[in-house]
Amino acid sequence: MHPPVDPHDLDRDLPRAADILRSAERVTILTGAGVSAESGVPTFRGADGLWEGSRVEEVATPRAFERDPALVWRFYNLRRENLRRVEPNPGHQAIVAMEQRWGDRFVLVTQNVDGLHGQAGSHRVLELHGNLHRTRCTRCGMIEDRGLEPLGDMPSCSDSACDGLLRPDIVWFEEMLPEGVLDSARLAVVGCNCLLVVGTSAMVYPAAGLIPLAQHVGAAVIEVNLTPTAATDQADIGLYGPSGEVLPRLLGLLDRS
Ligand code: BV8
Ligand code: ZN
Repeated sequence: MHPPVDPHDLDRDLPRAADILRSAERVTILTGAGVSAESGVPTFRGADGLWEGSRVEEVATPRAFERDPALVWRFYNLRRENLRRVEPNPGHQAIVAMEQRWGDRFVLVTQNVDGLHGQAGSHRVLELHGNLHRTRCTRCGMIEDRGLEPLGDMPSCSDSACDGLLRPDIVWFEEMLPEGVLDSARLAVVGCNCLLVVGTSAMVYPAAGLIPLAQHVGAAVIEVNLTPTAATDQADIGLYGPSGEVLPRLLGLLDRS
């Protein structure tokens, strides 16, 4: 009688994943909120996925902003304030090292809006859903990087002649993603030999559609997550553990053949 095969045997699967990654000419990584969890940034669909009793999908929408911009700004000001206290974690740093290893044959596509990849030192980053550091004027469209400075309850345009209400430069639910960014992300997936999918529940589209796209073009798909997700059956290998531990271990194995 065979002992039950543990589907989540990191010690067995890490070397296998390292072999696949090491031989990949071009690597693309797709990250979600899970890569920032160990930095102390709450994820969306975990137990802490609610905010003041409402779901993110109800607050992060144009209609919510139309109906109650002060409530939506409370939500974003709170997340910006939380970001002042967090740092990139070893998972972010391992992704920086992978960019250094593959150079211009590497692309990082992130769903995250926390800016932690940039803060860690990633340069080749496509931000599908915008960035909490930036504001956009609802009247003149001016986009500004405001870092994490306090913006006030209902911030207005820095062009006094405009004085329009600002919004976060974030893609809300039911809003289109920035055209060029999504096209570049799709190109990065179609052109890669290996897609590393890290810390995403693979529930939000069109981002999640990048995973079956990788499979469709014959790229190897490696999932790094705490648990199986909607993308698990599209992955060749699943590495189940905290990304802040798994990614540095995976990186460490790349130089060993
Ligand atoms: C669009 C910015 C066309 C906001 C975000 C019905 C009506 C209208 C639309 C739809 C609909 N049904 C479907 C849609 C499309 C919708 C969608 O996909 N909805 C989902 C909820 C079903 N998509 C859209 O609306 C997109 N636009 O389709 O436009 C259109 C136009 C008009 C009408 C219809 C369609 C826009 C999507 C962008 C939304 N904006 N962010 C903000 O942040 O405030 S998305 C938001 O979710 C975040 O960016 C986040 O990154 C993203 C995805 O979530 P995840 O990153 O995966 O995070 P999650 O918490 O879910 O999972 C965390 C994972 O990490 C878990 O698996 C966990 O196990 C793991 N983890 C935890 N800790 C660790 C870990 N892994 C490793 N290590 C750890 N330590
Ligand atoms: Zn303006």
